[in-house]
This record gives sequence, C-alpha cells and structure tokens, in this order.
Amino acid sequence: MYMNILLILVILLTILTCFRLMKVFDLAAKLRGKEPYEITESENNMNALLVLFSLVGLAGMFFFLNHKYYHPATLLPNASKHGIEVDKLLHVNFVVISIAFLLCQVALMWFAYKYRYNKKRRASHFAHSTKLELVWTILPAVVLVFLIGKGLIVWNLQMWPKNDPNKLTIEIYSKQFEWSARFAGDDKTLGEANFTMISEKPENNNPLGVITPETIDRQLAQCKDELKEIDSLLKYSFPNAKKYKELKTSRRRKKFQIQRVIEFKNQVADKKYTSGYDDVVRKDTIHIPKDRTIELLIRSQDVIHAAYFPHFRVQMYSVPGVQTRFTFVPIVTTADMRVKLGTPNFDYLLLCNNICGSAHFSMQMTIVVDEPEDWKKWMDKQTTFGAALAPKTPDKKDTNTVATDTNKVDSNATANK
Ligand SMILES: [Cu+2]
Repeated sequence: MYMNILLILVILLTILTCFRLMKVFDLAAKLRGKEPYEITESENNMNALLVLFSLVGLAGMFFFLNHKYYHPATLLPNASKHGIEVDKLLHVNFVVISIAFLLCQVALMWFAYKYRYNKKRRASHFAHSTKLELVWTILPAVVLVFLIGKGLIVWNLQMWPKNDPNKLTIEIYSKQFEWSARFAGDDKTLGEANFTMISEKPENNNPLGVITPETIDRQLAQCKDELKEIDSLLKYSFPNAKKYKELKTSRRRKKFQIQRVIEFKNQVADKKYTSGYDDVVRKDTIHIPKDRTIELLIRSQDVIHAAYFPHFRVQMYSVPGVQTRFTFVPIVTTADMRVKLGTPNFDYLLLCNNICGSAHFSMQMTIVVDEPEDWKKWMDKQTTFGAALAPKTPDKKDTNTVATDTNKVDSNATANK
C-alpha cells in the first residue's frame, strides 16, 4: 500500500521535474536569442540517425523472437491428416507476413532518414502515378488471393470432405463445465436428441436428452411429477410475490416441456426412435481409432463453448441451438506419440477454448487414439445407451457374443432391477 503511494508520488514528481526542465530550456533559448522550439540541423541529423539505428534494433528483435518462439518444433506436435496442411498454411502465412513486415519497416525508416529536413532542399510536387498505384494494388491483391485461396482449400478439406462410408460419427456435447461424447453405434446413426428430454435424475439418467420410447415415457412421468410439485407449492404454501412469480414461470415452462415430450410420444409410431439404443455415452475419457475419418457433431446445452483439440488442429464453436461439425483423421496413436515425445504420461486433450464461466479452465476431456483393433476391443466393452436403460431393450450387445460384454449387460440389468 505505502509502496504504491510512494511509486505514484515518484512518477508525479518526475513528470513535474520534466515540465520545469522544459521551461528552463525555453528561457535559456530566449536568452541566447533563439526561438524556443527551433530544431537545429545537428539535432535533425541525430534524430534521423537514431531512426535508422532503431531499425537495426527492431529487425534484430524480430529475428531473435522468431528464432526463439516461432519454429515448427515449438508448435504442439500435429496428429491429424489435415493438420499437416494447416501447419504448412501457417508457415506460408508467417513467411509472407515476415517479408511484408520487413520491407515496410525498412522503407519507412530509410525514407525518414533520407528525407530528413534540410533547409536547402525543396519538396517536389508529385500528384499521381498510375503505374505506382497499379503496382501497390495488384501486388498485395495477388498475394492475398493466394493466401485466402490456399486457406479455403485447407478449410474445405475438413468442412466438406469426401463422404466416407466408414466414418465414425461422434457427438461432442458441452455444458458448464464438462464435455460428453456420444458414439453412433453399429447403425452408424446417432439417435435423435432434444434439450427437453434432458434428465439428470439418476434413475432416468439422460444428460444428453436422447429420444427413445423409454426415455419419452420416463421424461413424461418425471415432468408430470414436477408439475404436481409446483402446483402443490402454489396451492399450499404462501410464498411472497417474487416467489409466486417464479413458481408461475416454472409452471409455464414445465407445461411447455410436457407439450414437447408429448409431441415426441405422438411421433413414436412414425419415427420409431430406436437409433439411440446402440449409442455409447461417455463423460471422462474417449478412445478413437487411428487412420479413420472422425466426424464430430457438436452441440451445447447452455452457453457458447469451443471444442478445441490442439494436437488434431481442430477447433469449432459449440453453440446452443445449432449443431456444428468438424471432420478429421487422427494419424498418430497415443502410444506412438508418447514414444515420439519421450513423455510416458502424454495424452491428447479436448479443451474448451472460449471463456464460458468460472470453471472454464477445468473443462477438458482426455482423448486416446488407438490402433483400430484396440479401439474395437474398447468399444465392445462399452455399455450402450439401450443397455443402460433397461435389460430387455434391443442393442448391439444382444447380437454380440463376447463374454465380457454379456457380463457387462447382465450386471447392468441387475443394477436396474
Ligand atoms: Cu466452455
């Protein structure tokens, strides 16, 4: 505290001293019979030289920082197919920017030095040069067209990839402050989901709002119970005006939710809603296979997040109410990357790259890239959404004869009883 006051005092006194010194210089100049702010030729030359000298410092700093911080090895190692192109694009951009920066700075400083004020020199009038204007319009335009064109090609690589029938579709779901992932099962289709179907109740556990005939019935029952509770609060308690208003709002919302769930129920005959049964929902760590196209479908429950996989050069906003997507192919397994980096506990991460609230920093998920056969083994061990719902629902485990899987479903069945 005292240190801060002292610091402010020192700064104020320094400013005051500077003002007084300037006044003294003015008076001294007047006494010598000169104009107070007249700049002499030697001062002018000295300033011009200093400008030139600052160019040496600036360029030196530029090369030093470039060497220290911008080097392909200082980037996180790339682990995706399109990432190679993204990194190349970054390097090309840096080269072009560096050349443009250096040329502009050299020209700026050199002209300031060369055309410093000189009493004997008269400025020449130069109004227009078509040739010069053409050069400085066409040259940057060509460079920008090249950069933007190359950027668009790389962008289209992952946004509009050739349709790969063997792609693996994964839904990435964000909410404050965690990620969930949902794998499309054997049918390669994610079951439909809607926010009105979200239930955090342990017995209805449906945090992503997946729609199946069972979840519809459970959600309807849960919503009706909640509506009854709101009604009884409105009827039998004597809340204050504010609380009363809040309860009325909750009641309106709950009724809207029930209406939506009933709409889903009415569609069951046509839509079936069975693709969600073989989906696999994961919260902490997910495994993905190497060398296979991964299609990410990204959704958000609350605010805008950004799904950022730095090693795969993937980043996409996760926006409430809009599904965004990204496609990539992982090319290095976690095990290979650990050997390559010499870090035995290295893991790929999914991070949130958009400040979304107080615990934003902790919003992450571990991604493990496996060889395809290892990934298959991991996938087969997972409990499907259908199996977690009820013991008798059809899901891929019913057709799978792997012993461990049957055990898993059975244990789940017992847990559900
Ligand atoms: Cu976030």
